[in-house]
Amino acid sequence: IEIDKQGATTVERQSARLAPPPMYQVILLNDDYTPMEFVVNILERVFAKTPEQAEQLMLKVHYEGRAVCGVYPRDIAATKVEIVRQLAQSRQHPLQCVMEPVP
Ligand code: TYC
Repeated sequence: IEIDKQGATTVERQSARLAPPPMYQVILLNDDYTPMEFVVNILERVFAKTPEQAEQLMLKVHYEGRAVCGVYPRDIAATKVEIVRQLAQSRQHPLQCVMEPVP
């Protein structure tokens, strides 16, 4: 709603379609100490992967150094990063999880 200097009002309907939100990749990084089974568990519970998908993705991180675990709007990506960090810290594992804007 706009009100001009004469006091006249203009009401413009907002565009029916909103731009899609910016998306972020959540990435797991390899290390030499976090147990494979712990990473598989994270991928199943935090990223909703099947046991088979989780195993494959864990091995991709293990051999290639990093892998994208999922792509989400900012707040959801940030929450997943925080959950992974807390789970890793609670078991004293050095597992690293980061988010990056989708290029
Ligand atoms: N490299 C670890 C090991 O050999 C396994 C691992 C996989 C660690 C993925 C972190 O994000 C990771 N136990």
